[in-house]
Amino acid sequence: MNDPIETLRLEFNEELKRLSTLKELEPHRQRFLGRKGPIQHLLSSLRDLSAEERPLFGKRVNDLKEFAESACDELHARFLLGEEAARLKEEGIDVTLPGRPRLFGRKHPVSCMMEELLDIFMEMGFSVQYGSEIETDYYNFEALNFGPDHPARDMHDTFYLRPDILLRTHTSPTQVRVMEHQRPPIRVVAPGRCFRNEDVTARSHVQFHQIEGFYIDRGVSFADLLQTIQDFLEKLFGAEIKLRFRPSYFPFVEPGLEVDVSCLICHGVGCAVCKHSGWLEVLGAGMIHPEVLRNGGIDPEVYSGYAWGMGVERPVMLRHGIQDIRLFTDNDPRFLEQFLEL
Ligand code: 2NL
Repeated sequence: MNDPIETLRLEFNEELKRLSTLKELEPHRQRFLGRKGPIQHLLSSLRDLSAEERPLFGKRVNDLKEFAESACDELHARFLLGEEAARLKEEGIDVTLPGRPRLFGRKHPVSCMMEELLDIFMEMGFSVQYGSEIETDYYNFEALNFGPDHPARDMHDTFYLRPDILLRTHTSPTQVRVMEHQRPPIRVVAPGRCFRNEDVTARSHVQFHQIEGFYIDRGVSFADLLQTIQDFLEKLFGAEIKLRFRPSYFPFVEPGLEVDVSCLICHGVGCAVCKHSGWLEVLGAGMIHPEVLRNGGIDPEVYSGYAWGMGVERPVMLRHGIQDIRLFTDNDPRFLEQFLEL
C-alpha cells in the first residue's frame, strides 16, 4: 500500500494502542499533530499538487487530522478519569460510603432532676442562688457552727486546697453569703455540686449535687417547715407518698430532723432498695441555729428560719432504677442516651 494518509493513520492507531498514561499521550499528540509532525507536513505538501488532486487529498488529510485530534482528546479524558480513580483508591477515600452518625448531646439526668426541683421551689416562691465550688473554711464550717475541733467536721472528709481554702462539702456557704447580703423575708434555694473525700463506691462518690433551701422571717415556725417539706415531697414523688420525720442532729440547726418517704420501689412493703425497712431517707432539715443567723448578720431575737438540704443523685437513681452512682460521671453515651428531657 502506497497511500501516505492511510499509512499514517495505521501508524497513529498502532502507537495509540500502546499508550497507557497521560504522560505518554502528550508526546504522542505532539509527534503526530505538532507543527513539525507528519500531518502538518502532508498539509504543506498540498501546494505541490495539481488543482484536480488538491481538494480530495486536502479533505482526506483534514479528516485524518480531525480523527487524530478527537482520538487524543477521548483518550485524554479516559486516562484522566482512570488515574484519578486509582489515586482516590490509593488514598483510601470512598466518597460513596455513608457518613458516620453524629451523637447529639442532651441534658444530664442529674441536671433534669435539678431543674425539676428548682421549678417546684420557684413555684413555691423561692429564688435561686448559685455559689462557688471553692470556698473558705469560714463559710463552709465556722459560720455554720462547726467549731475548729467540731467532731462533725470529720464526717465531711474535706478536700483542702490550702489550709483555709477547700472544695465545699455542701451548698450551705452560699446560704450564709445570702444572709449577709439580704434582709428578711428571705426565701432562697442554692443548688450545686459538692465534694467529699470519700472512697468511690456504687453508693457514694467524691462529687455529688445538693439543693438546699431556707426561709427566714419574723415568726417562721417548725410547723411551717414540716408543711413546706410535705408540699415539696408530694409534688416531687406524688400525693400518695407517706412521710416519716425523725429527730436528727446537724450543727447548723436546732432542732434538726431527717425525713423519710415510703419506699418508691415497694411502697413500704420492704425490698432490697429500702433494706426491707419500707422507708427511704431523702432529706435533712431543721430550724436555723441562732448562732448561724447571727453569723449571717440576722438578729435571732427578731427573726427565725428553717432550712433543709437534699442530695440530687439519689432521687434520680430511685426514679430510674440506677444501681451505681458512678454511672453519672462515666460519660458513657450508652447510659446518657437513655434519659428523655422533660
Ligand atoms: C442533708 C442535711 C441540711 C441544712 C441542710 C442549712 C443551711 C443554713 C443554715 C442551716 Cl445556711 N441549715 N441547711 C439544714 C439541715 C439539713 O442538709 O442531709 N443534706 C443532704
